[in-house]
Amino acid sequence: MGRFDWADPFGLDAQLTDEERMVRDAARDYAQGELLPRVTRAYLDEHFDREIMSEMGALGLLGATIPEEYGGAGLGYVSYGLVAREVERVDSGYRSAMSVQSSLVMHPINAYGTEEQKRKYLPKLATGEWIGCFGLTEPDAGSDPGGMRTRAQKIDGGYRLTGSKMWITNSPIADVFVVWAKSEAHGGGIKGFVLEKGMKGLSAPKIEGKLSLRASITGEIVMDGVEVGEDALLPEVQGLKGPFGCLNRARYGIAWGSMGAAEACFHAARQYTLDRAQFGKPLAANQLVQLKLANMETEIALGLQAALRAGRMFDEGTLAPEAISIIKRNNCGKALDIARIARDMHGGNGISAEFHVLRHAINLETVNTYEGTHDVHGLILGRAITGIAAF
Ligand code: TGC
Ligand code: FAD
Repeated sequence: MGRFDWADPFGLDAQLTDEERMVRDAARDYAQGELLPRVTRAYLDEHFDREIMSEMGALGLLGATIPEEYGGAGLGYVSYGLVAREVERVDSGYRSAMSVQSSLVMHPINAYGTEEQKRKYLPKLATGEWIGCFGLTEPDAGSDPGGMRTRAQKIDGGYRLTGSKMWITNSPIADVFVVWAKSEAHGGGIKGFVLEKGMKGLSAPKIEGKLSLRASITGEIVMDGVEVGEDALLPEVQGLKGPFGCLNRARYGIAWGSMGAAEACFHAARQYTLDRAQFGKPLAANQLVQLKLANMETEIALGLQAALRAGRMFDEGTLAPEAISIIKRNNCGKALDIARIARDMHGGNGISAEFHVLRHAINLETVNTYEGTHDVHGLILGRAITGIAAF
């Protein structure tokens, strides 16, 4: 029989390749060394440090799966997931910035763009010189993006875009905007467009006063008759499968990332209850406390193992979107439960920014909602199981 490792019960580490371990270690060193020391201040001040994108770019953490010829790292999806896990171990907001850039901006340009668009945008997005954002959600179209109102009207030599997007990660500091609109020249079908900062009629006001994901910057995208050339259109996809193809990748990364946040909370709760004594013994000596730790460890071990399996299937090309719904939904929901319980186990200290657990819990409220809410992923699975769409 093997020896039990409480922090890695199923030997996840041993299932990785040398390259994956190297990527994981580089991301962990950066996240623990450079992100952790500044996250509390950033969260309290509701501030996203733009430099973080350049730092991530320099380490090859942006566009990890994009081919090297366009500035990406050409890595597999397990490596991408491992990076998300390490970054979100520090803060879900930092992972958000990374996953939007990689999965929601670089991926669609790489998958649906022209050669010129790839050469123009991808290398600068990979280094973090340019920041991207992804506009799908609207004030009146969240879970149902097919109800979007943003329109692209055909004009001579291009399109005029009118509409607004809501809750858009990175938009106030973005240089590049991938937005989805119903295009009259394409029979009203949904098409993707790449917009650039400074275009006439384009603005991206910041959404102030978020109580969650405060170290990430979020805004609107307002398009007041923005005129673009034909070269702004992403020609290779039409319909909701365009944005959903990007969401598959981001949702998969979130399944890993949320487990990183959960691990941070589990490890903190373990150490705290070992160190703190009440009633003459460590808190960790109580059955109630041990049960909570055992539940945390179990959910994390299963969640990570499922994410790893999904990553291998992604690389093989056999992963179905519905399987991503299973891990996005389960891992976010479980991570949120774990973070809330870890907060409770820290007693009064649990509400202090210094102990990190409540910040993770509040962040995970967003992570459980964006990229398809917990219940919407339940409905996607319900449809797959029964053949009946219940939206
Ligand atoms: P439905 O009829 O199901 O599908 C329409 C078309 O899309 C195709 N499709 C997919 N293709 C690839 N991957 C997927 N996962 C796909 N899901 C659907 C489908 O085959 C169909 O293609 P075609 O060729 O027949 O037209 O569409 P519906 O309108 O009934 O969709 C319902 C539902 C619930 C599945 C969908 O609307 C949904 O997933 N809603 C959730 C919305 C969402 O996730 N929004 C995320 C916004 S971005 C964001 O949150 C970023 S946060 C980033 C961060 O900071 O980290
Ligand atoms: P709604 O769709 O109005 O849902 C409200 C509630 O109703 C939820 O509980 C939902 O589960 C439930 N519900 C909805 N439909 C049904 C149904 N048929 N049956 C039962 N229950 C239902 N979007 C982007 O495009 N780009 C981004 O970069 C981005 N970043 C974000 C960053 C943050 C911080 C946040 C909070 C959101 C971000 N989003 C982004 C938007 C996010 O994807 C949406 O908030 C999410 O998809 C839910 O949409 P909604 O907020 O309109 O909620």
